[in-house]
Amino acid sequence: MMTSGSGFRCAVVIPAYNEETTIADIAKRAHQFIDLVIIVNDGSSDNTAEVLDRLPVTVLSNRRNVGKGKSLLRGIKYANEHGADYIITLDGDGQHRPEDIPRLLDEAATNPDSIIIAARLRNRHLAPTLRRFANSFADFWISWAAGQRIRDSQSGFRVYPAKLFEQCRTDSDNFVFESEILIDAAHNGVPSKSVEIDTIYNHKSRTSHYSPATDTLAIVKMVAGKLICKGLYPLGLVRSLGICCSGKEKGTLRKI
Ligand SMILES: Nc1nc2c(ncn2[C@@H]2O[C@H](COP(=O)(O)OP(=O)(O)OP(=O)(O)O)[C@@H](O)[C@H]2O)c(=O)[nH]1
Ligand SMILES: [Mg+2]
Repeated sequence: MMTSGSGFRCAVVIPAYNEETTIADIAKRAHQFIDLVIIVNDGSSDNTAEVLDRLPVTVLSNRRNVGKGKSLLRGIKYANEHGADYIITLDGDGQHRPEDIPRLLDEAATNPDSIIIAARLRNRHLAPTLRRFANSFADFWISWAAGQRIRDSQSGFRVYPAKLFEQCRTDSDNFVFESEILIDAAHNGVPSKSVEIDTIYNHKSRTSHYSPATDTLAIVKMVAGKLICKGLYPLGLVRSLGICCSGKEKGTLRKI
């Protein structure tokens, strides 16, 4: 499970829902960097299970589709039980390059108590306009609730310190999970850092499982709940806009 350079014990978790065209390639490429690659096949109705059959990966199968968040959590739990110190998550649709894993782990080595987000900041114009707008909208709210500026809060390509999951009991559904964990982590003293990656959109790929309306609304509802619980968290807004110096902010963060 060890990676050559970093010395961390790492595992890769990939949620897959009807990803027959891309998942085998992504799994093989991820396995070149990390031995333990865990694919959570979330009740796919296509050939996702078959294409993974002879690959050196661990496949966890959900009998029915339970959504991205719960599938990620299942894979993360498995990785934790198998001794991972860091858990890398990435999507199975080809939008995240496993070849970027070493760069993310370098950043994790420098910031071992942070979530590292592979932020799709290069060639952003390649993303559909509506998706770009929804992502910027989500970034604003999530940064506010987290009390720090978060770039590309909707990227599923991340490195999490495994310890985080002992502390945060985040278990929300679908696409809300990855937004909520950033906020819960920040409140537990685990900030998010970003590493720039390319934006990849293939016009021939399957239709998105993310609904800019429904999923963004679910995220906004979750964030609004967090903000209300914190009395609208004006300090969080100030910090997320970068008005407050970041050194001071670090001093207030509790280490795990
Ligand atoms: N396990 C599981 N994975 C899902 C589900 N929906 C999506 N995924 C996976 O989550 C990842 C991201 O899904 P996408 O539909 O590409 O969503 P997205 O990348 O946020 O949206 P786009 O930018 O439009 O591609 C992929 O690896 C999917 O297979 C689901 O219901 N269950
Ligand atoms: Mg995608």
